[in-house]
Parts: sequence; C-alpha cells; structure tokens
Amino acid sequence: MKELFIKDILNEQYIGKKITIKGWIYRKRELKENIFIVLRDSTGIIQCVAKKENFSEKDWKDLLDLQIEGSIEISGILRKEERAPEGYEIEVSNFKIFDKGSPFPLHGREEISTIMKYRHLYIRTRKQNAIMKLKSNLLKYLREELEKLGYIEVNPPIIIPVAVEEVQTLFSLDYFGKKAYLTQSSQLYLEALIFSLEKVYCLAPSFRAEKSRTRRHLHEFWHLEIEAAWYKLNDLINETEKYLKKVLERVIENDKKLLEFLGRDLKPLKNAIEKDWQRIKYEEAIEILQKKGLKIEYGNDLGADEEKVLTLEFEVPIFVTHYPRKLKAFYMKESGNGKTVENFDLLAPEGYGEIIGGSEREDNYDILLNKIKEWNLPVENYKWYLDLRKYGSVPHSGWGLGVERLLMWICKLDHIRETLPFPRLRETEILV
Ligand code: NSS
Repeated sequence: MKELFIKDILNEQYIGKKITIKGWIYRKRELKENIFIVLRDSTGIIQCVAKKENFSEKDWKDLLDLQIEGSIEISGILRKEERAPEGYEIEVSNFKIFDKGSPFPLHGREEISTIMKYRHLYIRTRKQNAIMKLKSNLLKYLREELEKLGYIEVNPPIIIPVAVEEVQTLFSLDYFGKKAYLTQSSQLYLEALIFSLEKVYCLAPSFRAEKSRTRRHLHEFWHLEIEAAWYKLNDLINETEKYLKKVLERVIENDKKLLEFLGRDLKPLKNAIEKDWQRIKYEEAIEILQKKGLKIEYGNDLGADEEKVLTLEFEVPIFVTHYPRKLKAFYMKESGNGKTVENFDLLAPEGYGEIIGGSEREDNYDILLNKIKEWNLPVENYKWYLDLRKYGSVPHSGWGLGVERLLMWICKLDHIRETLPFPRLRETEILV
C-alpha cells in the first residue's frame, strides 16, 4: 500500500524531510547530468530531480530507460523550487522501479478514434482524473441532498418486461426464452414504491438504443430518478429548483479547484445558484423560437437546436412546462382539456439543454388504461402498473435526471463521452 499521496506533501511541513512517494512517470527530460521526472499519482504531480553523481551506472541506465507511465517509488528530500510545476521538488536519493513501461501510445493531441481505442489508458489523463473526481462528488451531493429532503433510496430492476419511454429505443435481450429489455427508466417501479415509502429515489444505469448520434446522447447513462406521493407539478418544480441550487452550491464550495483546472468559468454556475430560474410554457417557448426566426410550429418537439436557442435567451436554467400530450409519454397527467400534460423539461444554460424530464403522473385508472391503448402498448404487460391506480391511488410526481448531462454542463464539456470512463456510443465499437 501507500502512505503518502502527492497532495499531502505539497506543503511546508515536509520541506527538508525525506519522503517516499509512489506513482507514474508523467513527464521526463534529461538535461546534462540531471534527469527531471514529473511524477503523478491520483492526487497531483510533483517534480523530482535525479543527479547522475548520486547513482551507480546501472541505476542511471534504469532511470534513462524509464518510459512515460512507467511505475516507480521515489525517495528523497523535499524542497521548495519555484521553477517546478507545483512549486516543490524532490531530490531523488533512491528509487524502486515497479515496471519501466513501454512507449505510451497517447501524447495528448490524438484524434478521437485513437482516444476511444486507448480509452483504458486515456482515463489516466489529468482532465479525466478531474472529471471523475467531480462526478464522484456530484453523485454524493445529489444523493445527500435528496436524503435531506426525506427521499429513501431503492433499487429497482434493470431487466424489465415493458417500455417506459419510446419503444424504438429499447435494447432487448433473451430472458430464458422470453423477450425482456434493459431498463430505460425505473419510473414505473418507483411509482409502485411510493405507496409504501412515499418519497423514493434511485440511481441506476438506463439504456437507450437512440438512433441519433449527438454530443449529448449515450446508450448507457446514469439516471437519478425520484418519485413523490402527494406532489403536484408545481410542488415538484419548486422543490427541484431548491434542490439543484443546493447541489450546485456544494460543487462551487468544494470543487472550485477542479472546475478551475478544467478552465470552467464559474459565473454561469453562480448565476444559477443566485437567481430565480426561468419558467415558461411550451407554447411560449414556441413563440420565442418563432420570433428568433426558427421554423417551428405548435406540436413540434424541441430538439437540441431549439433547446440551445432557448437557453441562450436566459442566464439561468429553464423549466419548459405543459408540452402537447402527443409529444410526451403515456403516463403523464393531462391538463388544458387534454391538450397538454403536466410536465416539465429542465434545460441547462449555455446551450446545453435538457438535463431533467419530469411530470405529474396520470393517477386515474380509466384515463391511464385508454392512454396505454392509444399508445399501442400491450395492456396485459401494464396490468400491475394499472393496479397502482386501483388500490389507493394518489396524486404523485417525479423526474429523471441524466447525471452525465448535468456533469457535462457543470464542467462545460464539448461532448458527453468525457463524462464516463468507458462511454457507450454508437460510432465506436465496444473495444474496452
Ligand atoms: O426520457 S426522459 O426525459 N424521462 C424519463 O426517462 C422519465 N421516465 C424519468 C422519470 O420521470 N422518472 O429521460 C430523463 C433524463 C433526460 O432529461 C436526460 O437528462 C437523460 O435522462 N437522458 C439521457 N442522457 C444521456 N444519454 C441519453 N441517451 C439519454 N436519454 C435520456
């Protein structure tokens, strides 16, 4: 194991002391009688200098042979060195090589096809390291803030018999001779669970065989979903705004350094914490888009392009509510004399667009049954779901948040593939 990490030694306390640190070669250059090594570990980087006069010929050759990403334990005295990347340097007195490594295939300017091929190595980059740390923290805040609101974590199944969202995006599999699917959403199960626990959430992978190849679609993503008994649409929207503001506040408080490392301008995140979020009806969204010159009519869905235009109109996240019923899933509660549904999509600013889809659910047995038929879904498979409207039905609402979508905006990333170590995307075979 290892006792000291690089972040621990970058302080006055260790200056002049002999320390031992394990890690990988991040950079290496030879200068006359010195070898400069920048060592990296999970927590940071530190410069190390080895002077030829202190080593035997064999040891010196071993150091010269070390490749980028070779693994090593280095011991030496720590001192301040302004010219070093973090302001500190270790003067190497001994070392132990674990693996001298092989010529590393990634240098930092590769085409995306090469990066995807070497994904298992690419995740060692400092950018990926920062994103993965941020994601780990973000997941913690998302969970903890839900717990504070009284939500209970539950674990619905991943192998399921029916569609929740569009039938066309189901991944099917053979379940002992019967057709089953990978879940698109745990919503229907969460709905069943509110009758016992009232407020529930789950964090699980969801799967979508989307046809579209965009910078924001994955085939496998982490889905945070909540469901709450007695909540009407407005209760849900009000709570969601407060909840996500709290989550963003914690990101800014605790992860500022990681965001700065990624070059993220904090202003848009601060705006989202401090200002009221925008709430507009789908109908108004269409009017705004038409005024902007887009060819769109009432009844058309809002795609990535339309969402982008809308988000650039406002500095804060936008709740777009009350979509036409036909554009949305069968389970949403109708309003406006059956013209619209009680739903919202939450759009992240700066062109990012949808990060949450949520709604009040249809709680009336007959209306729901008719909608399942109208949507051409096999009624017998939804019998258990319909049962929930027979034994003490209550108003209830919930949403699903795409964790990678949220992280993508928080870090202002160009492509969603950066938010997962091993993204599942259509354009790349599953190599890793
Ligand atoms: O299809 S959603 O809009 N809504 C549902 O699945 C509901 N059944 C959730 C619920 O109410 N419990 O997906 C929810 C969110 C959406 O806003 C995105 O942020 C994310 O899930 N999502 C995706 N992220 C990445 N890649 C893909 N393909 C994807 N599809 C949805």
